[in-house]
Amino acid sequence: MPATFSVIQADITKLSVTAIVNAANSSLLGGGGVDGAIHRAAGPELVHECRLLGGCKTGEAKLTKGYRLLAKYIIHTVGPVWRGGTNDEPELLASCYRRAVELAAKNQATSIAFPSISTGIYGYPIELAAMVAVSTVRAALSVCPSIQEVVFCCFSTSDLAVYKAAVNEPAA
Ligand code: AR6
Repeated sequence: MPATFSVIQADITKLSVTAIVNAANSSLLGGGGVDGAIHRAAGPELVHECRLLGGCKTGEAKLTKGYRLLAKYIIHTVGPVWRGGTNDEPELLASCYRRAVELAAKNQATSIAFPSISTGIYGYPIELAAMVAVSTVRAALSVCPSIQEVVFCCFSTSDLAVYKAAVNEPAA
């Protein structure tokens, strides 16, 4: 069975999936945006586990438990800061999505939810980022068929419309 893709507008910390992805920074010790929301919702044990991970490079991903979240796992990945698009930003962003899918599959996750990595504080243009997200996850799933459900979790109505267009759903 091919995986189902859904695009929703929600707070990712509330989702009931095996793994949620965090748009973290290289320290993995928390920050603003979705990272801050995930750390607040998961509780203080999360940062204790993160301290043991030794940080994370841009384009890489590391897994922790979900603690107080409904999600069993949090996959922390570090997206690129947008610097005009000619500094490997697309490759690094694609790597975040690919590595997250690989880690989820390695840990027997059947469902995974992504925020729009790099498009907040890191400034990646949303239309470009959504295309990278959808195409990379589609390709990664062909080698990780155990994942049955993929959720692109948008925070704003305008991001929702962009992601719906990227997965070819009609805008609401
Ligand atoms: N649920 C889903 N999406 C959210 C939530 C939420 N609760 N909160 C924000 N977003 P950002 P980045 C959306 O800035 O650009 C942190 O300080 C938000 O609207 O969180 O990768 C880290 O520590 C946007 O669409 O991540 C890093 O230093 C998307 O999540 C830096 O920000 C990503 O925005 C990473 O910047």
